[in-house]
Amino acid sequence: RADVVCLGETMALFVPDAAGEHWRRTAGGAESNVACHLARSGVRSRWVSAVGDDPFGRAVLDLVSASGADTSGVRVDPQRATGLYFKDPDPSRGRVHYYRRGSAASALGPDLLGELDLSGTALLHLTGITPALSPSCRALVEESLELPRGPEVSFDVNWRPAVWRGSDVDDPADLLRRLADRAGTVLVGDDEAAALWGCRTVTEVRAVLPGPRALVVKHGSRGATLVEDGAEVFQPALRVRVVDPVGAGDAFAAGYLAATLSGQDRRHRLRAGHLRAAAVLCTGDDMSAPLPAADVRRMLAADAPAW
Ligand code: KDG
Repeated sequence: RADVVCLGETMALFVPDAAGEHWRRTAGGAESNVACHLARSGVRSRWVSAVGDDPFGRAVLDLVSASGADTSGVRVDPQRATGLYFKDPDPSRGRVHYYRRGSAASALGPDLLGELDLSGTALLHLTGITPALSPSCRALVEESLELPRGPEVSFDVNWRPAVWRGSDVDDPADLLRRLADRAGTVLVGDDEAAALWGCRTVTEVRAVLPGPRALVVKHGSRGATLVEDGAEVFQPALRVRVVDPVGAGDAFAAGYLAATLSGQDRRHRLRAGHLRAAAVLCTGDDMSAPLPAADVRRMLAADAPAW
């Protein structure tokens, strides 16, 4: 049984070398990134999705399962391909290029929920990327939020304008607001909340999303604020030299959720998120090894920021 089930697409990810001539293949997907980080933190996690019956799909499965996350519920679709995405060698041209339309994961739909045994699962983790993939994926997310006696849902807004560009949704901002508001925990960047809903402060984000019990607003390199049960706690981020920010939000989510599941206090939960994110910020990949355990213990035990 998994404590956390993470549902969403993962693609084969190609990361260029400095010259932009050779590409290293790895895997990238917000929800599987969370599942991998959770597994590496000792949380039983499962990633649920679909990949094509192709070498890239097998590579994605191998990479995710190597982290310790359970991939037994991932469908292998013989009709469709695994999605691909590339990081641009020139960051000034934009960071990523997707080749995912019509992918195996985009064909997922609410029928998947019939196959998912969620008994004993504490959290179902979803993101705002999945409803952009296709009408059936959108229905899957809608129904996941309505499951009778289902686990609590954590929802990372993950605003990806490039993915929404191909969708038939007229007002993605409104859809994402409605979906997020039905989750128990929501994670959102202040930049995302500004772009989607025009929010300038945490109070304004809370006014737009009154539903979630826990609302985490991330302020990029500054830190993050947790609003929960009437309390508001800000925790500064670690200072690191950023190589590539992609994936840091997933690492943050996993650190935060793992600490929440183990019953830590609010400040500790935010700090655990920052610790995971810091390690990813220092790499070009969307995943990374965690920081050394001794550093993590020192930082989590400090009363004041230890960096
Ligand atoms: O959060 C990182 C993800 O954005 C990345 O790994 C790829 O899932 C992805 C997406 O759809 O952009």
